[in-house]
Amino acid sequence: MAWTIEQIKEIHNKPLLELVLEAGSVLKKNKKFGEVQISSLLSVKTGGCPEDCGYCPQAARYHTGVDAHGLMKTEEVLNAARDAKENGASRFCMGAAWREVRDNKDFDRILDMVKEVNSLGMQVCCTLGMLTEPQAKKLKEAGLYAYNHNLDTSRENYSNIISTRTYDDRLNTISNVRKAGITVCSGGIIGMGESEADRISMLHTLANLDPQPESVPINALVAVKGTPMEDQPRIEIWDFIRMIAVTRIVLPNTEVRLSAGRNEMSVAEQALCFLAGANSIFAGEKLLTTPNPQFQSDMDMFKVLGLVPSVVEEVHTEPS
Ligand code: SAM
Ligand code: DTB
Ligand code: SF4
Repeated sequence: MAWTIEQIKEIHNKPLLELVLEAGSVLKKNKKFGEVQISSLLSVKTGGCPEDCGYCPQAARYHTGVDAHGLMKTEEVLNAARDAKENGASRFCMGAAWREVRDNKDFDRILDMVKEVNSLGMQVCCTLGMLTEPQAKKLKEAGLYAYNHNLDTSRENYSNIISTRTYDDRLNTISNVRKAGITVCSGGIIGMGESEADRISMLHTLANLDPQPESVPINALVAVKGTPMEDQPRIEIWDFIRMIAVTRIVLPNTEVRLSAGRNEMSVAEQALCFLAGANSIFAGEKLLTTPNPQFQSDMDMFKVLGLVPSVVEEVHTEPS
């Protein structure tokens, strides 16, 4: 069933607690309530990116003080993946500050990393920028489980945030990932000065992807000094909770991931996000370049709220 803008708008405009209650029941119907999937993130290639994404500390053109480094060694990445597994992460996500993947030695090394992390029995995810269909197929053959490629905002607002690529470039990569048989992780950022109509429009695009993305990260902008968005005020938590709830209702079977911005949220605020349908987080003290809650404080939060990390039954993706 296709969602219309009108339908999503109607859901979005419900009284907040009614909306949270409805989203919570959609979560309960479709997922194991109280189980939260944990992903761990590692920036395997940091900074120096040629793109101009207005939110991003890794764009070369902004002076953000990010410590740029080239592609990490496979062994270092594997050590981080083993640590993440010990801490209960079922998915390991490797991010690279690239505009697009090139067919070179660095890509061969990424393929090795994917193979090795997969053989640890973890779901492997990558976010490497734009991909062609043959590149997506190579990643699938190496055992990649998921590819993260965010739409970030609405089509209408896209050129206000990024000028070095188009919305259709983004959708095209998502389609290449799908064609290769890799699961899709795609979401966005709120708090960049977008309108409610932009948020609704982004969800409309995500909800009408066929099939829907298996995972949708909702990020609250981390306003990083040196980026064009450094002075954006922090998003109102109520707007964030509303966004999570609408996402859960229009993408009922998806993993809705409470992503960037958690470091600035209290346990009570995050609890409302879990009630509103979030069932996944990034854990570990760093996202890609910005701070995330300490692992132990997340475990304390799980204990207080009665949440448990979800165990993935089949974590080994058969390389094809
Ligand atoms: N270069 C690749 C790309 O753009 O797809 C992968 C890495 S990129 C850093 C991954 C995602 O991180 C972006 O799509 C964006 O949603 C998110 N992100 C980056 N900076 C952020 C910030 N300051 N606040 C919130 N989310 C951010
Ligand atoms: C996503 O949607 N959020 C994560 C992950 N996918 C790759 C990244 C958040 C990055 C926040 C800014 C930083 O740490 O550099
Ligand atoms: Fe580069 Fe990705 Fe950051 Fe955009 S979001 S500047 S593509 S690393």
